[in-house]
Amino acid sequence: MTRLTPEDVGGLISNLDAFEAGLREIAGFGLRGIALRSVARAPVCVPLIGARLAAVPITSGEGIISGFADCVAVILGRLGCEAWVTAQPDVRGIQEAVAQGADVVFMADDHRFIALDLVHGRCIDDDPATADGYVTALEAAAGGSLLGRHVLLLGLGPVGRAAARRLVSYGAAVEVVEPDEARLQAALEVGLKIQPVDLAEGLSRCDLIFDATPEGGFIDAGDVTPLTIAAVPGLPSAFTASAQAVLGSRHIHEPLAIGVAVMAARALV
Ligand code: 2YG
Repeated sequence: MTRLTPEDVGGLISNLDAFEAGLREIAGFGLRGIALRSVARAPVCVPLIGARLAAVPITSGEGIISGFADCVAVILGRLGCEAWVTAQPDVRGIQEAVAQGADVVFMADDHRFIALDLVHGRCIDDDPATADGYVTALEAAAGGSLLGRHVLLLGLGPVGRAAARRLVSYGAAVEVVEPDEARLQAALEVGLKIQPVDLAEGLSRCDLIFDATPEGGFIDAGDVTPLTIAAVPGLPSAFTASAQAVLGSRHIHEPLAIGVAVMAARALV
């Protein structure tokens, strides 16, 4: 799991307006739209406005990432939620959040990033939320349907596997690049309808790309076309700076916002 840096989260806060503008341009809606469409195919009422959501800093393991909890609260505020960061970290912070009337508590240690839904007694995990949010963005950017579309999936880690399930459920023909043979076999054994390919083959056949790898900068400007659309939860991006410049808003990428938005909607629906 990629550990974010204070620069990642600081950069996101200052870049959120531009990111959402790009999302609206390519997908037709922003973070709220992605969140709502990721929890249900049919329009569903999700009481985001005024919902009380707290972010608790966690000191365990490698400790607090400066700005992480603040960034989570800023993203939640953009959805219309009443969001804050507790003054205390860890268990004291969870206690404080409950005392302050939180409906949902967001917290992350080195292994898991979750939203604890205190109302329905549910625990929402970031990995499938991030995967589903980015698949929703890719589907919208691709014209509203992935039925029969070839999608090149890079990586079968926790986010990649969740994305594969969602892409297949949306009717996409999923071609996957995963150098780790054991991961590939594990995915095939659970019956995931995916086609292993090598990168060059996949890039030659697929305009739609889903990057769920922690590897960066191995797809260059010469590998993308005017039809290429890339959903990139992977950190760092698989696309070089020049490829990103060519793609513009067709390169959908940021370190946290889409995952947090979908976690909030899932915790409140
Ligand atoms: O509370 C804090 O500041 C720290 N305990 C947070 C630690 C988070 C570690 N995890 C990551 O940085 C990412 N895996 C988070 C999710 C990234 C996007 N899906």
